Formats: sequence, structure tokens, C-alpha cells
Amino acid sequence: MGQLIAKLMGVFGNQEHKVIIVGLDNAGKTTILYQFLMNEVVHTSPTIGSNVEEIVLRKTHFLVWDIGGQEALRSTWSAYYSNTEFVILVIDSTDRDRLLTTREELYKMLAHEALRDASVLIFANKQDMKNSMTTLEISQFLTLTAIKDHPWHIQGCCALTGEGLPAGLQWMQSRATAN
Ligand SMILES: Nc1nc2c(ncn2[C@@H]2O[C@H](COP(=O)(O)OP(=O)(O)O)[C@@H](O)[C@H]2O)c(=O)[nH]1
Ligand SMILES: [Mg+2]
Repeated sequence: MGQLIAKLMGVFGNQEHKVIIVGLDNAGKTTILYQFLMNEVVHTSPTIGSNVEEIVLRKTHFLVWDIGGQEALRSTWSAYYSNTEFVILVIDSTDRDRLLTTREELYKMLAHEALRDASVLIFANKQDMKNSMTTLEISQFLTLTAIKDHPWHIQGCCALTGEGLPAGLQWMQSRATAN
């Protein structure tokens, strides 16, 4: 039965696009995923696992994996990489002290063979905080313009209100259908 559904979904072009949400602990990953699920324009199916959700935007299905960001878990990120089409990197824009760590994790990911074809959406989260870094500051610190081998996009957001999240999702949707 599951196989039949998978086959039919293939016929109608509704295949899943695998997405992983990464970022340091406390960046706002879980809050962002929760906001996606709350959004009316995004349809969801029941929770698949503790940290996997399906979201659907205009017939494009994304299977989103929320991966833990604590230091001890970061070495396990690569276990989730195979077949990943999108990496959502969530950054706490107030966390100046750890932006260097985020930078290191970003470039380590981009160099990973399994993510060769992945697109990267960077959410500069917590833009509601008055001490937050701007997307421009973060882009410059991460030298995003030097990334030539992966499509990338940076989007400022506030996961608490959801501001900025639809624009990011929109970028993913347009890339998913472009491929
Ligand atoms: N002010 C503010 N707080 C946020 C925002 N997003 C998340 N938080 C808070 O940051 C903390 C960590 O969020 P969480 O989603 O658990 O982070 P995770 O560890 O990356 O999954 C929580 O207390 C959230 O309420 C935001 O956009 N603005
Ligand atoms: Mg979390």
C-alpha cells in the first residue's frame, strides 16, 4: 500500500524534497518548524517522528528533519545528509560569540560530499531583538558571496511571530520546482 502511494505520488510529481534544519542549540530551529506547521498556507500531515514533519506548499512536499544542535550532537548531523535537497541553517542573530562556530559548521557541511547538490537557506533569526546582527552583517561574516557551488539565500526572520518565514519557504519552493 505504501509503495503504491509512493508510486502514485511519483506519477503526479508530488515527490518529497528532503530538508534538514541545522544550527546551534537555542538558534530557534524547533520554533521555526513549529511556525511552519501553524501557518495556514502550509499543509501538514500528522507528525511522522519526534523531529520529522511534512510540510506542503503549493503541491511541493518537504520532509523536514529538525536535528539537535548541541555540541555533542553536531557530529551526528552528517548521518542525515544523504538525499538532502535543502539545508536550513538557523542562526541566533544575537549570538555574536558563536557566529564563528556557525561559520565553521557551515563550511564543513558545504564540503560534505552528500550535500554536493543541496541548496542552503539561512535564517537570520531573532530579528525582533534590538541587539541582533543584520542579515548584511551575518552575510559578510559568513562570506556568503564566496559560496559558488551551492545555491544559497539568507532571510531575516522572527520565529516567534513567523515574520520572514514565508519568504524563506517561498525561496525553497521556487528552487524545488526549478530543479
Ligand atoms: N526573541 C526571540 N526568541 C526566539 C526566536 N526564535 C526562538 N526564540 C527563543 O529561543 C529559544 C530557543 O528556541 P528553540 O526553537 O528551542 O531553539 P533550537 O534549540 O534551535 O531548537 C526559545 O526560548 C525560543 O522561544 C525569535 O525569533 N525571537
Ligand atoms: Mg530544538
